[in-house]
Amino acid sequence: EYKKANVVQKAEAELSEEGRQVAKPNAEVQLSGEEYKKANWEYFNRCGGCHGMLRKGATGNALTPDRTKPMGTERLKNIIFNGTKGGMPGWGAGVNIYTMEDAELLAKYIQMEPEVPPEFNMKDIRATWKVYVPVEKRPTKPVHHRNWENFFGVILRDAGKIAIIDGDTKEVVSVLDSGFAVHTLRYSKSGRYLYTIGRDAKATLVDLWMDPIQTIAEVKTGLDARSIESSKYKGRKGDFVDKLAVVGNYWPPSYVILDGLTLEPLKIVSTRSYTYDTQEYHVEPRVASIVASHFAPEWVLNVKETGLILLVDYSDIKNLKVTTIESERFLHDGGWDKSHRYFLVAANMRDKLVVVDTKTKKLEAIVETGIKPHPGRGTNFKDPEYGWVYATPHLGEAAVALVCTKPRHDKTENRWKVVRKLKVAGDGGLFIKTHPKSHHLWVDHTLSKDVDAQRSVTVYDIRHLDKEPKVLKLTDKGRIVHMEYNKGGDELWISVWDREGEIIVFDDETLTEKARITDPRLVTPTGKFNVYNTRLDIY
Ligand code: DHE
Repeated sequence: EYKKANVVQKAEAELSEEGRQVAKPNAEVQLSGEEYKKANWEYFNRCGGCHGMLRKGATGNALTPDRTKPMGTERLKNIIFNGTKGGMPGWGAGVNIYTMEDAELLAKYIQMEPEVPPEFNMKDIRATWKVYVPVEKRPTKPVHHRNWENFFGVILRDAGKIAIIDGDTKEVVSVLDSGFAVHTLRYSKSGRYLYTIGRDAKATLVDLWMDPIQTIAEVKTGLDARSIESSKYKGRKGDFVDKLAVVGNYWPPSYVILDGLTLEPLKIVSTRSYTYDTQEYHVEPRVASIVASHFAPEWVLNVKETGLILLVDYSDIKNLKVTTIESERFLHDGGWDKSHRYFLVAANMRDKLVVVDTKTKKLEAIVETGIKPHPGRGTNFKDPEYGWVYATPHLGEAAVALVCTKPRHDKTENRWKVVRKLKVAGDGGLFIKTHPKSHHLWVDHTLSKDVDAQRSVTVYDIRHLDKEPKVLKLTDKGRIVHMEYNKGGDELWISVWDREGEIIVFDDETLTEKARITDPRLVTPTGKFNVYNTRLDIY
C-alpha cells in the first residue's frame, strides 16, 4: 500500500532520473534489472541512513561484500526480516514492511558491490529551486487571527507532507507537501518561517503568517539529507535573524548554504576529509545534526563519520571561516544545555555524548552514558540532588542518563558526569522531553522489540526521581514516538506512528488525556515542533 503512494513513486522516478547506474552483479548473486532497481530504492529508503550509501557502516555495521558474502543470503535475509539484538530493527516480523521475498532481495543486493551515487552540483541544485511567493508579495504582519506561536508543525513521514496544527484549538489548519519521508523541521528565529527537510534532500519554506498558510519556496540540495537550520544570531557582528539557512546532506556529503527568505542556493561545502583519530580519508562523512549558535553568527554542524564538529561562521560566506573540533566518531543527534552555551551531541556507536563549548569554540568534555545514546534534542531540568542535568535515552538499553551540566564556576566534581541513571519501560528509546514549567519527564521506547513498550511511554516525577515512574500504555496500533510541549508548557503532545496516525494531547499536571487529534490526513505522524519552544530552543 505504501509503495503505491504517489510520493514514493515520484521520489523513485527522481532517483533513477538522477542517473543511478546499474552495478554489475557478482558471480554468486544475480538480480534482474527490475529487481536491482527495486532493491536499490529500498536500500536508500530503509537502510542507507544507518549503513551509509557506500555501505561503509556508521550507526549500522558495514555492509561491503567482503563482510556480507561470507554471511550468505540465508543469514542476511533472516537478519533483515527479524532484526538483531544489537538494535537493528526487523523489517518483516511485527512491522510487516517487508515480506521474506523482499528481505531476500535485499540480502542479495548487499552482497553486490555498492553503487556510487552521482554528485549533485550547483547547476543541479539551482534547477530545482522554485520561489512560489516572492518576498515583496508576502504580508508584513500575520493576516489570520490564530495564535501562530502555538502552532505545531507535524511530520507526516510516509505521506511526504507536514501538517500545521493550531495548538489552541487542536484544528489541522494546513497539510502541505514536503520532501520524501520528511525528517526534521526547524523555525527561523522570528518564528514566522518554517523550514522542512526531506530524506530526498528537498527543503521547503512555509510562511506561517499567510492565510492560507502555504509553501513559499523549495529547493533540492542533494540526494539524501536529514537536517536543516536557520541563522539566528543578532548581535555586535550583525543581524542575521531569518537571513540564511543551511541543509546538512548525507549525499553528496556536504552542507549547502541557502538564502533564508527564498532558499536560493548560495554555496556548497564538501565534508569529505579525514577521520579525526586515524586520519584516514573518508569519502562519505555525512552531516548529522545542526544547531544555530546563540553566541556567534555560527552553525554547529556535526559530521558523523569523521567525528569532526564544524563551527561554520556565516557572517561572510565568501570568506568562510570554519572552526574544526575533533571529538568522537559517529556523531548523530543532540541539543543545548540549559544555558544554551554547551551543545551535547551523541556519538552513538561509541556510547558517548560529546560536549562543545560554543563560546570558547572548543571541545569541553566527552561523557560515556550507556549503550547508544539517542537524545533527539535531549532535555534539561533540575535534579533535586545534583542540580541542572541534561538527559538522554538510549537505543541499546532501557535507561535514561542524567549528565550534570552545572555552570563553569561551580567547581563540583560532578560537572559533565552521569549522576543518575533512570530505568524506563523499554530499550529502543528515541526521544525525551520536559519543560521549564513541568515536573514531568517523558520518555518513549519506540524501537524496543517489546510491542507493549513500543506503545507505552515512561513518565517520571522530577521531584521524586527515586520513586517508580508511571508507564502509560497509549495505543493498540503502531508505535508511540516523540513528545513536544505547547507554548504554555502545560500540555504534552505525543504521536501514534501508524498509517492511521493520531496525536494524543495530555494535561501535563494530571497526566490525563485531554484530546486525541485524528484526521485521515494524519498519516504516520512522527516529530512535532511547537513554534515557540523550537525557535527558542526550550527543551
Ligand atoms: Fe532521525 C532527528 C538522522 C531514523 C525521526 N535524525 C534526526 C537527526 C539526524 C537524524 C541526523 C538530527 C537532526 C537535527 O537535529 O539537526 N534518523 C537519522 C538517521 O540517519 C536514521 C538513524 C536512519 C534514517 O535512514 O533516517 C534516522 N529518525 C529515524 C526514524 O526512524 C524516525 C523515528 C522516523 C523517520 O523519520 O524515519 C526519525 N529524527 C526523527 C525526528 C527527529 C530526528 C522526529 C527530530 C527530533 C527533534 O526533536 O529534533
